[in-house]
Amino acid sequence: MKAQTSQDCIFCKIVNKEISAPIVYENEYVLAFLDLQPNSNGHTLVIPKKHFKDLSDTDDKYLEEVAKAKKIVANHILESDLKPKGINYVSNQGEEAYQAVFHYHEHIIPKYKKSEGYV
Ligand code: DGP
Repeated sequence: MKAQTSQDCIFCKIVNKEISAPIVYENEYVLAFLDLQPNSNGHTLVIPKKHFKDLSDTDDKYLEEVAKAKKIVANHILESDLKPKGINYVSNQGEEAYQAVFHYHEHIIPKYKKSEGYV
């Protein structure tokens, strides 16, 4: 299946490998890569490969695939050397909610003990 793209979308450019990002997981439907401005070590974004502007706009098959990928990526982070103590799952929808990139994405933000020097 060929992913539909939006020409001026930065995440579509990452999907199409026109710009690089550290990819942590990929399948036919989804891509997961490290956030350029991480809130913590291992902060990862999971996106559908097809362009949808937000969760409400996203078709159910892609939503299902994003949800499954979140679990795969989160378990990978939990089992990694990062050893976070928890994870925040966050998705911003709309400018007022601080959505900056209008290609649906889910943030996976590992949380650490403050004494270990992370937020
Ligand atoms: P949001 O505010 O929910 O739309 O978050 C968008 C996130 O996307 C933000 O945390 C930074 C990240 N981001 C923006 N541009 C790039 C990029 O070119 N590469 C990567 N890896 N992340 C990006």
